[in-house]
Amino acid sequence: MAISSRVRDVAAVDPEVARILEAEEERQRTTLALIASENYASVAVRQAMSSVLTNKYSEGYPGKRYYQGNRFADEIEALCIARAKELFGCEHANVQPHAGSPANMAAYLALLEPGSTILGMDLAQGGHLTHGSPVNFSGRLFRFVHYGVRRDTERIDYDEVRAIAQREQPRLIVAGATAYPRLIDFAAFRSIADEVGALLMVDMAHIAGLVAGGVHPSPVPYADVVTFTTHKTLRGPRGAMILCKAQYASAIDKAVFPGLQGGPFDHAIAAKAVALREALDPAFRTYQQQVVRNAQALGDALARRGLRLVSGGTDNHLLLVDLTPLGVTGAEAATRAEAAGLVTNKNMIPFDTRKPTQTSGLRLGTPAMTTRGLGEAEMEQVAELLVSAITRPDPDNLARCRAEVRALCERFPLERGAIVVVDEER
Ligand code: DSN
Repeated sequence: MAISSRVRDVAAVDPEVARILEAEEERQRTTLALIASENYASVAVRQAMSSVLTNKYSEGYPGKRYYQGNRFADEIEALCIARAKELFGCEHANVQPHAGSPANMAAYLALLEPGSTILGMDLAQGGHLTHGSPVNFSGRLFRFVHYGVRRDTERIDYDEVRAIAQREQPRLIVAGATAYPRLIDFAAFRSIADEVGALLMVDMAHIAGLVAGGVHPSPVPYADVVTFTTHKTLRGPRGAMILCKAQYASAIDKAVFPGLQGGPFDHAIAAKAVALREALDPAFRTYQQQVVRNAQALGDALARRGLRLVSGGTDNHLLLVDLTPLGVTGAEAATRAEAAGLVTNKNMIPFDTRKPTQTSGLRLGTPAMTTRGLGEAEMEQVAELLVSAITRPDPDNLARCRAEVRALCERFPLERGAIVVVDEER
C-alpha cells in the first residue's frame, strides 16, 4: 500500500535532505557554539515550530481575519501576545514579524516617513545593518546619522550622543547593538530623545533574554517602541516581536500587516508562545544569570592569557576580543577556532582598520554554551582551547583541541529532540 506523505518523516520522503539535517545535528552536538546571537531552542519550541499551524493562512489579527478557519490561530496568537505583555510588562505586543529586519522596518514605517532623520549606532562600532547601513533598506530609505563609542573607553558616550542629536535633530533615536558588551543606559537615551523632541526605539534583539531574566535593565519603561528577535538570548524560534506604548499600537500593527507582511507564520507564533512560557519560568532567570557569569568568567580567563577585551570586559552575554596584539585577523582566528570545534564569528572592533571580511576582532557569546550546562569552571577550559587553537594552529595541536571540545560536548550534551513523527504505514 502506498505510504501517504502525511505520515512519512523526512528520511523516508527525502533522504538527501535528511542526510544534511542529520549532519547538521551532529555538527551542533559535537561543537561548541560561541556565536553571541545563537542558542539552542528546546524540543518543545521546535515541536511547536513544526506543527500543523504551518498549513494555515490568517492575514489580519485575532478576531479580525480575512480567511475562515482561524479559531486556533486566533487562540495561539492571543496567548502569545498575553505572554509577551506579562513577560515584558508592555502595553502592546505584535508577535507577527518574521525576523528582526522586518520588525525594524515596520517600526520605522509606523513612526516615520521615508527620508526622515534617524540617529542610530554605527554598524562598525557595534550597531546593526538595519540601523542605517548604506547597503541596507534602512540606509537607503532614511537619512541615518550615527553615534559610536569613545576611542578611550570603547563605551557609548551619552554626551556625544546628545551633541549629535542636538546637531542633527533626528525624529527617532535607535538604541541597541549587536556587538556591545556593556549595559545600555535606556534612561539616558530617553532623556536625550526628550531634549530634542525625538521618539525612542530600542532594538533589544541581543539582550531580550537578559531583559526577560532581569539581568539587563528593561527598555520597556523608556522606549516608545521595542523590537527584538526571539531566537537569541530569548532562546525561542527564529522570528521577532515588536512591543510598544498603546498610542503606537495601531500604527505598528498596520505597518506589520498589511504594510509589510502578508500571512503571519502561525507555527512560529506558537513556538514564540512556548518560548515565552519557558522565559516566564523562574529557571529562566537562573539561566540568564549564568549566561552573564559565564561571559565574565570567559573574559577573565582570556584576559589572563593576554587577550585584550574591547571595553575591558563585559556586563552581558558577549565579549569582543581585539586580536591585534596576536597579529592574527578575525577571519584567521575564526577559521582556526572552528577547526578546534569552537564556532565563533569574526567581528569589527571599534575604529577597526581592517575590512569587514577580515576584521581585527572576534565576537564570543555564552548563551548557547550555558544552555548546554557549561559553567564558570568550563569557561577556563574553553578559553585555554580557544587561545591555544588561535595561537598554535599546527595540525597536532588543533587535533588535541578538537578532541577536548568533543569531550566537553559529550559531558554537556544537547537535548536530543526528534520532532514527533507518526511512524505508521497506510
Ligand atoms: N546576525 C545577528 C548577529 O549575529 O548579531 C544580528 O542580526
